[in-house]
Amino acid sequence: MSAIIEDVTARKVLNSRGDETIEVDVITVDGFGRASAPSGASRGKAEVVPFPKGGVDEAVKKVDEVIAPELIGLNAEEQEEIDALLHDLDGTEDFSEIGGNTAYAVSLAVAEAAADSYGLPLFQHLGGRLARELPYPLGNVLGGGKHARGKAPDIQEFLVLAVGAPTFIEAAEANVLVHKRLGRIIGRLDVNFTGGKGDEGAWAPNLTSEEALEALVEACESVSEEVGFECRAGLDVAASSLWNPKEQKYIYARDGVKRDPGEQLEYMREIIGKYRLVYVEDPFHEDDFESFRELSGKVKGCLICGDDLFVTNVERLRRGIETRAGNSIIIKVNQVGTLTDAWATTETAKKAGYLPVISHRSGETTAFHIAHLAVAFGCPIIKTGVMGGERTAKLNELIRIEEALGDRARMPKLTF
Ligand code: 2PG
Ligand code: MG
Repeated sequence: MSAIIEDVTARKVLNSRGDETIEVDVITVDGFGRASAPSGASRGKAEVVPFPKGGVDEAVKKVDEVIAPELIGLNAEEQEEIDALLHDLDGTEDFSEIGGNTAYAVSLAVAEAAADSYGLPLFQHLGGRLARELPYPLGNVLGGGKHARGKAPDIQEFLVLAVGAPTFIEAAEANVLVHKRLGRIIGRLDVNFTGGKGDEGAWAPNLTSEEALEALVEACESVSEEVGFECRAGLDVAASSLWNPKEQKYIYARDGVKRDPGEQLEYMREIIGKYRLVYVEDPFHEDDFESFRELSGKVKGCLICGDDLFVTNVERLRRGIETRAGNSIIIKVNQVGTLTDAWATTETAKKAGYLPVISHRSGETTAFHIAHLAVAFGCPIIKTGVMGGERTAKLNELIRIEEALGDRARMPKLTF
């Protein structure tokens, strides 16, 4: 069996928003791998640049002319070497020359081709035989912000986490139940609701943030009672999208409220307590490490997660760890470009007691790779939506992984 790379090709494909993205195929002597890059709408300032000047067409050209000739003849198993080569070929700090999404698609396609060459599932190729823990799915069931329009709430994502589920499939099904039940509750609250959804398949209703929270908690409690285990609520505030640097305030335009950083901190504390939230992502804008630190020190039993704050970047994470800003980190491989970079950040997080949450982007393809990365990297939570083909592609892959692991499969202990 040989994982020597024979060919690397790229093409332009479409994502769930109908935007162009890149897909890469890697062919080895005995295997094949294919990966396509997702894309964010609420991107962090410190993320790598997704595409070179010239966009996806230029990225495809770079794969054909610059990357493929260098990769052909290498062993796809040498992930770290290949990822380092991608950095060398790019030559910049932010992947602006070849594009972070180009690096992502090549890096993932190489990993999959190596796994396929040896007849292994991707999670086992990357994580080894001991990788057997499934993640809890964190599902977006109601949303607004940059993922919706009009009168949807200011807060980007209202999430459910089935913290008490005994298996992955039961957790995924509970999330679906919460999504459905919430749809009915919204219909009761707003007679004009037409069932509209945002980018990630979450309901996008005409509700204030508080109304949305009340409705979410009602849905969670009702489903918890039905399934016999706890489903709890969480948020991705995506506060960088609300932050107005000129006014130094968070603007909740839908709610008609402005909050200065102190008021934002108090508001977060208040809703975490009132709604028993177990997860709050980006409660402050991406440069406010200090407020992350303060909030993390003041609340108990709730993950305070940095997405735009850390952008999967190990240096930014180290800065957070030093000051104890947050206690959890979003891992999005395309924020840094390669698997090796994302893996290093995940390892650093785990060592420091930060819970890593592997995550989709709002613009996705039907690629399933992050399902495998969740298990291989040992991320106890995966944030990947509840509804829509590109979201269920990941959930269904995890259902298959759980089945393949059989009685070796485990759910992690969520301690926070
Ligand atoms: C987020 C993500 C995914 P985007 O903010 O966490 O839900 O959104 O991909 O638009 O950055
Ligand atoms: Mg986010």
